[in-house]
Amino acid sequence: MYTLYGRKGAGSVSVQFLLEEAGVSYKMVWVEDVKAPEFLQVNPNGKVPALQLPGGQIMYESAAMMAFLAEALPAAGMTPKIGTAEHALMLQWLVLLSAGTYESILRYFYSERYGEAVSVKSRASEEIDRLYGVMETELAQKGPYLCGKQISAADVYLTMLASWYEPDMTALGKKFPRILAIYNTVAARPAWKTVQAANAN
Ligand SMILES: N[C@@H](CCC(=O)N[C@@H](CS)C(=O)NCC(=O)O)C(=O)O
Repeated sequence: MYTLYGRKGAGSVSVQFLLEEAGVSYKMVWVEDVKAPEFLQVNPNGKVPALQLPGGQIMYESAAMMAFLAEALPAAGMTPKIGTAEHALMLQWLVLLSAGTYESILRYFYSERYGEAVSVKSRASEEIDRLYGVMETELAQKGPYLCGKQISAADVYLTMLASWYEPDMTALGKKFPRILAIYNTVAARPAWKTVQAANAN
């Protein structure tokens, strides 16, 4: 069985969505303290999510989990065929979302950890919009999904990150209507509602 270590409303949401969408049984462990010694044994970086695979191997980094589970759980229907141009796009977007957008979001919400908080936060906000702008432009040319015609794990990951947009989804939709359309599609799925209920405080 898979074991997912997460925190309510955190980066574990998109991974939990894939597990739900595939209909596999899994154990959810809510981590109270990511820096506690017991959890550092699971993820020495002290971050959620972390995922224990059925064979016992533990992996961390959410985008890697998304790519891995999309392939390991074909029932989720969330990956283009490996080796195709669409699969290349899925990996491209997952890495950009993780290394670029997610990291900028962390700078936005936890700006005091990174230096002069006000300027870190406003630059992070600009970078988030710049990256969403890149996606919006490509979606206009190649959409409606990040990999083209087929929904994938990259759209789920985008949906999780977009759901953290400030001040709200209406503001996101005014600037990035195609990203909002992806969010609406994923958020309409039963698995998203199940995950949201599980993540409610
Ligand atoms: N690159 C990591 C980032 C994970 C991350 O920063 N998670 C946040 C929650 S959204 C966290 O655990 N923060 C704990 C902390 O930094 O104290 C991933 O994608 O898994």
